[in-house]
Amino acid sequence: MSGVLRGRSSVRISLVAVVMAALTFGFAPVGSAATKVDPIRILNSLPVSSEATSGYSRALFSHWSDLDADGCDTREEVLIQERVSGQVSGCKVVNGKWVSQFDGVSTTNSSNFDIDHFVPLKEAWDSGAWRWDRGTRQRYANDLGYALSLIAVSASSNRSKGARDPAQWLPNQNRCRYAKSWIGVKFRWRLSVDSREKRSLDRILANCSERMKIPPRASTKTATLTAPSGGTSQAGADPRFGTCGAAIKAGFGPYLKGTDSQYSWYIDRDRDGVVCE
Ligand SMILES: [Ca+2]
Ligand SMILES: [Ca+2]
Repeated sequence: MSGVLRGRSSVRISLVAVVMAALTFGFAPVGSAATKVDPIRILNSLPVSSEATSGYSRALFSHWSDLDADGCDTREEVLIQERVSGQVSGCKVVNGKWVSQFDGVSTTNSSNFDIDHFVPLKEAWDSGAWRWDRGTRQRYANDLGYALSLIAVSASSNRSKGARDPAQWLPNQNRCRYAKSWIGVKFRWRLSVDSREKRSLDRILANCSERMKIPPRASTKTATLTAPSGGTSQAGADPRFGTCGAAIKAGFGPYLKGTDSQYSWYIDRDRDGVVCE
């Protein structure tokens, strides 16, 4: 009986997903094929915005955690998922082999490979993750819920890519796949693209015929912005900085009341429109 109920509710959930996708991407849902779309539509659904350029630190993204508490950390789990051959023993792969999609390099020694955050942590920060709470940043840095988020690649290709976006760096091969993974991760995490990045992706995707599945959305939580109580000397409630002074030193501001809601947690004590003075 409970199996029947579960079956019905999962049908209902997938129907809702298809209808939501239809509303977002403007296509008529026809069977299961409806969940695949032209990647350009995914790209065009991403917000276009200039990037935040300060405040990033790698330490803000706690990574290689064991969020599912199965005893294996995220690096080990990705190596298990990404292997092209080999047996799993505990958290390790025995006689494993991996192939790097960026440069085609293969290895049987996993320590030659890095786990790449497909959209690098700094790029994620700059394109929206700066708003997230610590838990969301950690889930992003350890995302095992979408196969394209974390991949095993040769250490040299990962370091050549660095924190660069597709306007600044592209692999020599598999560019369609690269662009689709990139927008897939950005869509999943509701991240923005800057205009140069979007033009570069647009150019690549114009030559890609294959449709792509609509990525499952991750839940994101904005950092709790506790408005400071009036009269305290430390006005800064930006969760990334202890004080307004620290925020300004890191390159943020000027903070103008009402013009940018992201600064709404600062108090304008003298009501001159400038907060965090
Ligand atoms: Ca784990
Ligand atoms: Ca970018």
